[in-house]
Amino acid sequence: MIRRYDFGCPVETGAIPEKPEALRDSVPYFTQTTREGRLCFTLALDKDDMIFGLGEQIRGINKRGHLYVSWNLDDPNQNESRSSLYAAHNFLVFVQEERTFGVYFDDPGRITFDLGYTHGGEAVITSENGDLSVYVVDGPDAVSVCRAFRKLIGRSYIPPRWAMGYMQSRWGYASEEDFRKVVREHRERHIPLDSVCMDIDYMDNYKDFTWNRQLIPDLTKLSADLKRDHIRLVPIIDAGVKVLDGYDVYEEGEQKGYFCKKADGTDFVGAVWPGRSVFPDFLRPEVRQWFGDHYHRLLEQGVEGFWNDMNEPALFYSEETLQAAFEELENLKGQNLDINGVFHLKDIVNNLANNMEDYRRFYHQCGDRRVRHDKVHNLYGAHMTRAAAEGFRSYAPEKRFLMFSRSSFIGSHRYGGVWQGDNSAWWGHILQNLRELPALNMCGFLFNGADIGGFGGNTTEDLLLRWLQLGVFTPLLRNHACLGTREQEIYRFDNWEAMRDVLTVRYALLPYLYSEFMQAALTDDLMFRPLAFDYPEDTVACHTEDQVMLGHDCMIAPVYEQNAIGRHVYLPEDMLMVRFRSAEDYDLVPVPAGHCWVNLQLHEFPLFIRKNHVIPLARAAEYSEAVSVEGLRLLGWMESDTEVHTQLYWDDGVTTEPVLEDGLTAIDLVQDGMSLHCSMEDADLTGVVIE
Ligand code: MIG
Repeated sequence: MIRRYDFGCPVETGAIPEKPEALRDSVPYFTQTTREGRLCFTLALDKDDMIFGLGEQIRGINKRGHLYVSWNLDDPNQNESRSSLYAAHNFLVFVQEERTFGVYFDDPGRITFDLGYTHGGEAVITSENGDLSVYVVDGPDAVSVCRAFRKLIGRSYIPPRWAMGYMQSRWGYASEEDFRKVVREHRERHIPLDSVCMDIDYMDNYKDFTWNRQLIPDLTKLSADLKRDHIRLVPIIDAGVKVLDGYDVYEEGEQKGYFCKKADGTDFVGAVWPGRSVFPDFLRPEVRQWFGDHYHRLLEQGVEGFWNDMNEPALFYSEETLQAAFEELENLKGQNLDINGVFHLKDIVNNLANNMEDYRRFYHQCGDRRVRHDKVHNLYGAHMTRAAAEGFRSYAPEKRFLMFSRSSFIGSHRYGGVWQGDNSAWWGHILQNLRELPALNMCGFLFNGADIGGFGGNTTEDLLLRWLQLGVFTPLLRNHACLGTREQEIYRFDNWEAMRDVLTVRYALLPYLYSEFMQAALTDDLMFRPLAFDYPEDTVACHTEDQVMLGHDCMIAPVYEQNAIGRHVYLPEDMLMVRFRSAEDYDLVPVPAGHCWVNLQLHEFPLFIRKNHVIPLARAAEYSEAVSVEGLRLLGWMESDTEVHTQLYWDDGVTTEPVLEDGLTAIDLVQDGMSLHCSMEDADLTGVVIE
């Protein structure tokens, strides 16, 4: 059951396509209070209560014990002191002694989630706006709460299958030769690859929807040549539009009045990559349509996917803050700066970016209401993603395009995926990547992944290798790094063959991973789950923070420490450990339920398959289009008197409307007693251990 409660005058966020009627009474389970215009919802917590959700956020799978803020922010330092990242995913699942329920705060402004931080026995959620809808989703259990919520928010975005192949990216690739070289280096060594990202350097002076014609004289030919090699180019688009006379996107938007305005009706000018920029008011449908249609320029060059960046929106400075800063600096000139003076000086410069005052300086048009930006801040990136998706639909409605965004809000999970922003080459960020997987799924973002190897800082060979060993299970599998950091394409390292071998496992598992992804999307399910969701009676499982369930059949437990030769794994039930070195080279080790130590040399990584489940393994391939579901090998640990049916979903990977009911696309794998038969005639059963 889902109940909705309205407060004040909520803005339409687009998160929920079909809303239940609002109820008049107060939100159950919480007590409501008002403090200086803010609305607070308080819930008493018992010692053993757990809290899940919040999507893209730092810290644990169980979110209890810290303070989180929904305020989309571009800050590349993703350490434990942070309280917000690039997204606002205001959905939580409370698992309490007396009940399990979900709650969604449909509020596009700033919200604070104090989850036992100020007082250990209390969760307090505070809406700054006070204008919001609250949805309460009842159990009985966490999985069904999430399913009901996901049904409410609508079907998750489905990417083309090639987007689940390996993607290479780096800020700094600029010329045609840079892109060709990346492809060549992979293909020569048979390192699988499906796509290469184009970061801002491909553009002409950081102008959206342009490319540098000196460096890339013929983009149509480049993309056609690469596509012959089964490689797609994936350009970046930024939120800010360069202020420049003669630049048609700017001039058109200007003429139509499509950019966000200040109170006096003039354009708000902020700075991002191209210097002075203006910001399309993506909250208006006509602006979305206009901006979305501009993606066609690159689609016409053969491009089939994009990533949207800087859409929190990030601001380097505004005209106003910059002016004030210069004045203040002028005042300080010649003064004897003591400690306070120096801090003040630093603050002047540091507070230029993403300044709260700037976010209060401009407005959006929401229907017939004019709303100040800070009240709806967290919607900006989501609506940019929506603009792109609507642009793709108007270009080719039958076709899937790749779209992933840095900033997001629940609702944009229907239009695109996300990446987890500017992480670092830190071991702890492998764990961060793992922990965000189930939380993002709860909030609808099935297509997601982190910058593998780390975006900031210099990676190490072993970090990249271990991170790839997690990345091969995540839907978005992208190696990406910041300009100026150590080069981290696989082929730069002595041990590249081990990395290539890890990637072969991704391609061999693609039928399984794709199928689990599609089933999760089509049935509003979670592809990744906390162990607590599957084994609620198992206290150890409930408190496991470094393993997650994958699909219907598996559990993953990556190594995330340097110089490790293995790790501790907790098995809530008997499982078959597949210790992979490559798609062809692995050990099958039945492991009984309980605690165990698993030896994992640097080039080895495990996948755990639940007893009496089977999963298919295809032959390795160098690109997704070469993956075949003919002759699948099955892996599993079966008791002799059990029967297993498992459905493998497979389709052409590019058309929009998937078909689950169609017998042609669902392959039945059946294990029945000692004999195993499946509709694939030449299925290979060597990987099935029969007890
Ligand atoms: O201010 O386009 O998160 O992936 O490489 C940095 C350059 C802007 C931030 C993105 C990152 C991208 C970078 N961008």
